[in-house]
Amino acid sequence: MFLSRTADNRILELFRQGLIRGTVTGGQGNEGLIVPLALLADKTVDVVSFTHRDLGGHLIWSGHLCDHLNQYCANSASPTLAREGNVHHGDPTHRSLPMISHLGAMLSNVAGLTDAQRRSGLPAVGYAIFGDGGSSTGDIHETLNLAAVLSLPVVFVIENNGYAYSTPVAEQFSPQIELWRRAAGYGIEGLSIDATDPVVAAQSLATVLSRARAENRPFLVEARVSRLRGHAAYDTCDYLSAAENATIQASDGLPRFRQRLFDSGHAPALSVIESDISAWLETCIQLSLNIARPSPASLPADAFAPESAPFAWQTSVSAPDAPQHPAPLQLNHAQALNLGLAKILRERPESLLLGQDIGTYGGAFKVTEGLLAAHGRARVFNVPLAESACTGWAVGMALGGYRPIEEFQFADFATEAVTQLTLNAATYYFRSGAKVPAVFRLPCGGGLTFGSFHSQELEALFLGMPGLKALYPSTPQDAFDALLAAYEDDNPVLLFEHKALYRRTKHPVAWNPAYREVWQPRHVRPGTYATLVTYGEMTQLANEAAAYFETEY
Ligand SMILES: Cc1ncc(C[n+]2csc(CCOP(=O)(O)OP(=O)(O)O)c2C)c(N)n1
Ligand SMILES: [Mg+2]
Repeated sequence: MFLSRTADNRILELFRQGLIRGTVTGGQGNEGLIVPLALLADKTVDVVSFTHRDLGGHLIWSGHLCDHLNQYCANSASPTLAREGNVHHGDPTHRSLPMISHLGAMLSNVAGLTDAQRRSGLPAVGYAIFGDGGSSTGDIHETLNLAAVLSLPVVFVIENNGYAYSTPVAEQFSPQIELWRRAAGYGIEGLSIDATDPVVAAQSLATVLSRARAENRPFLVEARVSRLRGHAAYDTCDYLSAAENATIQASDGLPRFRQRLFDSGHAPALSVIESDISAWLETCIQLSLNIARPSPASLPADAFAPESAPFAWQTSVSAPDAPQHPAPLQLNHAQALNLGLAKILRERPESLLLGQDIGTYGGAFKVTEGLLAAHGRARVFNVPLAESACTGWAVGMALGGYRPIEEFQFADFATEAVTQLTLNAATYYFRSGAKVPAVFRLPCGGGLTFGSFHSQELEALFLGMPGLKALYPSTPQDAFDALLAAYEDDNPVLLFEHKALYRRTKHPVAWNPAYREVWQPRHVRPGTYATLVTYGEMTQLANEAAAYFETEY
C-alpha cells in the first residue's frame, strides 16, 4: 500500500513537471481495497480488469514496477507500446485485461474469460471492478444478470468513493437504495465493506473469494473507499466545500493502518521498508524516464492480428458418417450456413455458438436448426437480450482460447454492442497484443417490408473502425466458405447475411480447398461496356441486370 501510494504521488508530480503526458487518475485512497484483493487472488488462474484507481492491484498482479511506470511514461517498453493512456494497460497473458475508456465495458470480458478458465477445468474467480459512477451504465446491469444466469464465479466489486468526477452519488442513483442491495435484484448475494480499513477489507474479501471459488456463482461487493486527490491530475475539486474535503481527507485509512503497525512495535521495520521502497521507486522512475518513445512504424500493421495458418479441416462438407448425398449438395444460403456451423462444431472443440433463440428454436431464421440437439447446451445456447454483455462475454471467451460465433437476431441489434465490437474487440490486438478470434453473424438487408429497423446495412458504420474484418457472401458456396475463413481468422470478423438470400434459390455447395479466396474480390462475369463493383445480395441483382442487358442488346 505504501508503494502504491508513493508511486501514485510521484506519478502526479511527474505529470505536473511535464514528464508524463495525457493525464493521471490516482488511486490514493483506494489501496485498502485493491491491495488486499490482489493479494488474496489466485493469480495463477484468476481473471481481473483493474480500473483507473487500481495501480496497487497492477503492482501485485504481475509485471515489474518499471513495466507500469513505462506505461505512464509512454515509452517503447510500455505494455501498450505507448498506444494507450496512463493506466489503460493490463497483462492479458496473466489474465489482467486492459481496461478501455468506456466504464462498464470490461465486466463482461472478465465474465467471459472466467467462464473460459472454468470450462478449461481451472478453479478461477473473476474480479469485475467498477466505480459508483460506472454503476449507472447498462453494461453493469447486463453483465450482473448474465453472470447470474450463467452462474459464473465473478466477484463484482464496486469502488464507491462517493464521486464520479464531480458528480456525487446522490446525483448518480437513488439514495433510497445502497448499491450492494441491488444484488437481490439479480438473485445473487451482496455485501458492503469498509475498505478504508484494509484489515476489515481483507477479512471480508477472503470469505467472498473463497465462497465464489467453491460455490461457482457471482457476488456483489460494495466497498467504501476514498478518493483523496480528485478525479484526475487536472481536477481542482472546487465543487467540494472545505468541510467535504476535510471529511474525505480524514477518511484516509493508510495513516491509521500505519499507526497501528507503529503502535504494535513495527516502527523499525516500517522505516526500513519505507526507505527501501522509496529508493527503489526513484531508481525505477529514472530507468523509465530514460527509455525512448516508440517508433510509429508498426502502428498500421498492428491494427490487425497477422494472418494465421489454415485449420486442418476435413475435406468434406458433411460428417463422414452422414447419409450419402448426391454430390455436390444443392443448398440455399441458410442451409449452407447451417452446414458450415455444423462442420465447425464437429471439427473444432474450441467453437461455441451463442445468440438469442438459437437453441431449441434454431434461430429467428433457422440457421442454427438442429445444432443444439447435436452438440449440447454447453456449446450451443440461448442468451438473454443483452447484446453488449454477451458480445463482451464472447470477447472474454476468445481471449481464453475459445472461438465463439455469436448470432445477432438482426444486424441492427449490433448497435447495442457497438462499444464491445468497435472499441474493445477491434482494438484488443492493437493495444495489448491479445487476439480476439470471434465471428459475429449479422442477418441484414431489406426487401421484407421493414423500414427503419432490421433492414439496415451496417457495414459502412462498422468498417469505419479499424480492427474489424467483414465478409458479405452472395452465394451459398460463398457463405459456407466465408464461415470457415471467418472462423479461423485471429481477428473479430463480422459476417453479413442478407435475409432475402437465405431461402431465395438453391445452389451447389461442396468442400472448396480455396475457401480463403472469399477474402478477395471475384470477377463474376466479363464484359466490355460497364463495371459493376458490389457485394452481398446486390451481386445477384447486378448479375441479373448484366444478363438482361447482354440478351436485350
Ligand atoms: C461510459 C463512460 N462515460 C463517461 C466516461 C468519462 N469518465 C471517465 S471517469 C468518469 C467518472 C467515473 O466515476 P466512477 O465510476 O465513480 O469511478 P471513479 O473515477 O470515482 O473511481 C467519467 C464520467 C467514461 N469513461 N465512460
Ligand atoms: Mg467514484
